[in-house]
Amino acid sequence: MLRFLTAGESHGPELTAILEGMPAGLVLDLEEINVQMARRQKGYGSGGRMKIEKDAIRLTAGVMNGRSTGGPIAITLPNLDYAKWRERDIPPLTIPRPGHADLTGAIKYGYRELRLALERASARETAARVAVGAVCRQFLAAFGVSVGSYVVTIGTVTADIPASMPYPDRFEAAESNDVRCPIPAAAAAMRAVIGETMQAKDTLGGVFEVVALNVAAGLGSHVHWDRRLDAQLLWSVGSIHAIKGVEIGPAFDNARQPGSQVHDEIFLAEDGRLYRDSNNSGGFEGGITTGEPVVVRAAMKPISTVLNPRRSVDLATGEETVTVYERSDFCAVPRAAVVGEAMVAITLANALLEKLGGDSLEEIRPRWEALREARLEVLPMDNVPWRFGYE
Ligand code: EPS
Repeated sequence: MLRFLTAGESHGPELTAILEGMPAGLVLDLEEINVQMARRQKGYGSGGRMKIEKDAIRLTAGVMNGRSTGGPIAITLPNLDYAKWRERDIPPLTIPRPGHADLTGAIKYGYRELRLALERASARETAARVAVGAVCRQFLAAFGVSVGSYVVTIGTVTADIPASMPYPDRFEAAESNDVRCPIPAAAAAMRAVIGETMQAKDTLGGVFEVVALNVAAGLGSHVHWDRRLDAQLLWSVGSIHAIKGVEIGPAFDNARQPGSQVHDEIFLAEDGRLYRDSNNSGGFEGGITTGEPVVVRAAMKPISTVLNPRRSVDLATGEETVTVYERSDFCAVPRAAVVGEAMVAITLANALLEKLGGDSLEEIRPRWEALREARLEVLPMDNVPWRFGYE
């Protein structure tokens, strides 16, 4: 239903994104998109680049007088750093950095200059995704859905988040500090470990959690592999730079428990509502949303550009040597969480549109209001013996 493309190099003139499939009539708040852009830029452990950029987008198509037209939405974002690169003779990059796309990009595309791989592989591209995600968030908000995130782990420091802490409180607490961790003591420890790592000229990864609230039950499908919405989230969040593991809810913990401890039992409320008192499924059964919060956890590897030289080979001379440092981040987990929100928002907006169809918000709204909920009275059963009935 929704598709998007991004284009642009990390130090080129600008990033471009096109989002196709957004229905007409969505009121879009440009300021709010730029709030999301700014959130992605905030995070302890960034390198010098974030002091140069002040990400603010332009909407140049598909939105007239503040409303989507149903046409492709075009977004541009200048790279302010380009001013420093445009007139420069850039030294050759011939020593591939372990962990980056330098070597694999050259193998794949036959590059004779490794910077060509670096430029497009750079996580600068995530700024374009956050812009697209910010549009999708506004679509989701029109149906009451919100998406937030927080950091759970940086390096060896893991926040002990009480299960009883409501998600909105976690989001708010995470927003109050620059490691985006909702537990103050853990946030301080994370900040300290990032500081030590920067001093040691090294880098750190971590884990963040993205949660979507008020997601209607019944999005996604069990009927085909590529329609499973949980699998779509694993893919879309896993496509973020340096993300190497994604789980739905506490999937890896669940794998260590017996089924009786994992599956969320079903209860009937007095008003006929079918409900759970746990959410170990992370909001999915059979690739379909249950109506519980959608919980996606992602593991980010440490940033590949390490200030301490790493062993590599100079492809120009054929000599074994060490890497030459390129300016980069030391820890990008707090910022990656915001990118995770964007990818979850895009994926859920697509799923909602798939379920509801329609070319305008006006058409979609009555169908949304008629969505089947997890209630006894809307789930009548035949309750009679039954046959396959094939010839
Ligand atoms: C990145 C390296 C750094 C980051 C960049 C991602 O850029 P530079 O090489 O210009 O210092 O700052 O991220 C961004 C520019 C951004 O907007 O997030 C990399 O190698 O992936």
